[in-house]
Amino acid sequence: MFLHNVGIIFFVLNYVTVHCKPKNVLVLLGDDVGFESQIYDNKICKTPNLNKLASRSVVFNQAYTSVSSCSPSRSAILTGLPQHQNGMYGLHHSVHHFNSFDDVRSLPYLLQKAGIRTGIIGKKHVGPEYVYPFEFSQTEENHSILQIGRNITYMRHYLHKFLHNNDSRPFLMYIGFHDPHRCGHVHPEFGSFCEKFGNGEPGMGVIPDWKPVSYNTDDILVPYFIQNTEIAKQDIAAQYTTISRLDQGIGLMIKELELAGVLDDTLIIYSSDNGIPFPNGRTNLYDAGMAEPMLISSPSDTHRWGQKSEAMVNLVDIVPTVLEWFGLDYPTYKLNKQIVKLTGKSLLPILHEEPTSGWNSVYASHDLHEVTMYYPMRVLRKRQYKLIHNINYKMPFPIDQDFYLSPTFQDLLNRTRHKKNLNWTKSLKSYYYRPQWELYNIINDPQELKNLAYNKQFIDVLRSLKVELNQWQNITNDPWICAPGGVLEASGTYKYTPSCLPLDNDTEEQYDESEYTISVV
Ligand SMILES: [Ca+2]
Repeated sequence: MFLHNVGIIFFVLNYVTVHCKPKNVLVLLGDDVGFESQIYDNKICKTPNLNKLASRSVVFNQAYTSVSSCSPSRSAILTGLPQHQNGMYGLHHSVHHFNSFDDVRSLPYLLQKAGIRTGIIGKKHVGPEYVYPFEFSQTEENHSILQIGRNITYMRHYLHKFLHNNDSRPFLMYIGFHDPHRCGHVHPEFGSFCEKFGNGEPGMGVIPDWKPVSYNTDDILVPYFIQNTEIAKQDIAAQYTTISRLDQGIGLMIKELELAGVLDDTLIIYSSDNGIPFPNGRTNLYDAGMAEPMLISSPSDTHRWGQKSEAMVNLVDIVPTVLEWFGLDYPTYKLNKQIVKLTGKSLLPILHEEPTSGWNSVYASHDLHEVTMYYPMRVLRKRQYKLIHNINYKMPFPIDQDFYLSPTFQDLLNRTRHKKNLNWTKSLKSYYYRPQWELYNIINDPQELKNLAYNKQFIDVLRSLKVELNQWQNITNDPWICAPGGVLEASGTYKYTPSCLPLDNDTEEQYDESEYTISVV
């Protein structure tokens, strides 16, 4: 009897020790970072700290953003909802002034309600504050964005402060690096990627924890979607130098976790908000803008460390992943009169074992970047085919202020004006003017150059993808669901029979009612 009781007591103590450890989450988000790393077979751009994180992570080879624009993507990461559903249609700062809907239940809101400590250091770029409440908040709202987003020593100081305040609650810490975002149009004195900021040269200041890495333009390998010119190579070399600050920053932050004794209790998620700021990248939903790096390190599944996953995952999967990590359910509530359903799924099962089925499609949705840049697109990306719907295809694709002044875009403009060879797979005209539908066979045509949408051989493929895209637009309550061929009527006479009504506005193809269906959810 006595021995039996000892056994029970031992079991209870052991259970408490193993299962009541705080289980934390650290999100490390790069700003406009892509695949410039040996992890993704770039042999030039050195990222030793990311490599080290990869050795204790699952490396996702098929991760995609929900939208290739800063604030909309960050809102999708933090709400699990695409931008057209959470309301953050474009950039949050300055005149753009986009915000998520007041009733959105974001990750920091849900975690705070569940007694989990929440912190943010670096770039936030979403609002309003009451939708995205972080208990510990060191962002561009109370610091210079250059300091809190690019000065890795300054950022480390705040992480240290967060980790050493005698609070034993589990936590979510979200670190938004501003690197390697461009800065040429705001701070040209620091170089096109702020690659000189804090490098110790006269007038540039010093970031004690950063050892800048320089690159020779002769060594740069130009990605297929950028023109192969000397100016583009110089631009990429500057981006690589800034990536060395991001990489070393990531190493510093992980070291802080280790020193605080919580590394082995913490799920670490690394990714980027959108594609790199080059043609076809950021603000585009070609793969150059939509595909993202992603590493997830789970201390519970060390047997998967260093392995790769081919599951097609999306940044909207982060909310269900973190909720499951903390053992929380997503609440039942309505937004714009419709019950909100997460379309993302928890990635924790993938961290345990590579899935043998499912995970074969991702969606994306873009409306604006800057307030003037209205260019709505909806995308379904599968393993073989990709469908892009350019809703306002008759207007030119817009260019943002930051990218416009970049050496790479100026090079494209100057070469076009002077009728020089672009050394690019496109012309500016074809880049600006896109058809309503783009359909690519990604396996045969990974550069997305041969549009099959108007090839009769692919009519069934096109139809089937359109139906799937329409279903997702229904589930996510997409206000653009009838555009551009119709108008959505969902109140008054149409309250119980919401419908797309045809405009007869002469779009490129006949209005087909079966492709514009509204299902009452
Ligand atoms: Ca960004």
